[in-house]
Amino acid sequence: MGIQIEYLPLTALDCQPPSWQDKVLGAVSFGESADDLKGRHLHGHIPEIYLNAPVLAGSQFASEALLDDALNTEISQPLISDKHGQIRYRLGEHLLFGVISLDESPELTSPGGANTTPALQQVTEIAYQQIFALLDVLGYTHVYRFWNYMADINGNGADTQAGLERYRQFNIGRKNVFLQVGRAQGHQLPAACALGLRSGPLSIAFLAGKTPSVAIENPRQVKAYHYPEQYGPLTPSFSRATLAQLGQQLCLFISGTASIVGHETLHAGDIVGQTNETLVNLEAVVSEANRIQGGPVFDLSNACFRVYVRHAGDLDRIRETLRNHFNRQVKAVFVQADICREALLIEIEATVQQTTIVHSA
Ligand code: 3EB
Repeated sequence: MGIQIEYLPLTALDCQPPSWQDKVLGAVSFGESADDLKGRHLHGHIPEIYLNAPVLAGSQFASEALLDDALNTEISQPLISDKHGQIRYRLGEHLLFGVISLDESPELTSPGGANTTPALQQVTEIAYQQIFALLDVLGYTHVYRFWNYMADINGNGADTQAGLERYRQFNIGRKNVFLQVGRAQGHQLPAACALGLRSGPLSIAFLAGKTPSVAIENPRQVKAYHYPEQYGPLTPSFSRATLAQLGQQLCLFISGTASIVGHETLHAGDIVGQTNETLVNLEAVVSEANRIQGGPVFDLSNACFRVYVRHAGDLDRIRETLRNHFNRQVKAVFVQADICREALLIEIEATVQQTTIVHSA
């Protein structure tokens, strides 16, 4: 078994041959609905989260498709698609990919009512409870990666009793469930990202499997689940990367990474400074993964990157900084989104597949 991760233009998802459709577990896609969705006919059985966010550059990589390449062998079973609660998912023998999108419906807030839990926290709890219930029932208990998107992530929560920033409301909901289901220990936490979009429901995608993975931390950063209270009453539940052995192949899912050293935001207001610091952090995560794996299996310059940019006007300086760092073109899509701390201007996530080992004759 193994996983194959492909990056393709949004519109290409639907025109792949049946042999490809048979292998795809699902996708995470970005675009602005008005233009990008024209003529797009989704194959309804394939779970996909479609994030309504401007793609600033690299639109040839706007969709990330996850394929189960165990299906190259003739004895394997076809993938199965199904629903559970509000989750849509698709699974093979070893991997499961699922998506859930929940609106923060007004009836959740009940103004003046007894329930003072913010709607975002409530839908976060509902989503994560459904996800872990599904994974436990089906036996795909190891989560390799979560993708989290929500509207107005930096909103100050003035409309809620607690008056907490919306990202912090999300963190409370997420951690409550991780604690409830006994998954809050650091060594088990999956890689993740959490971004803000202009509008839309809470949208979560997840990739899980039957074999354990290794949580990787960044020696330059405080573990996110140990952040001090100044960043919110309950800490974010993620590790800096997940190192997963998927069949013959090693895969490193690197979480959203930003200009944070220790627990502090560095280079406020300086996009080049933040981009360079983020690259140092990404390299540090890759080095840590290689150290734990015991050899140079991962090379950041082979990664596929998703670059979340707060201000579209920073795009050119970000791209130039990336070119200076890698000295070559890398695969990257640039998406306009809000980062979870107000002072952060950029967040970069990456997926690195094991550098191909060439056996000499
Ligand atoms: C940080 O390092 C930046 O809450 O799931 C990055 C990746 C960030 C994931 C999450 C948050 C998350 O704290 C923000």
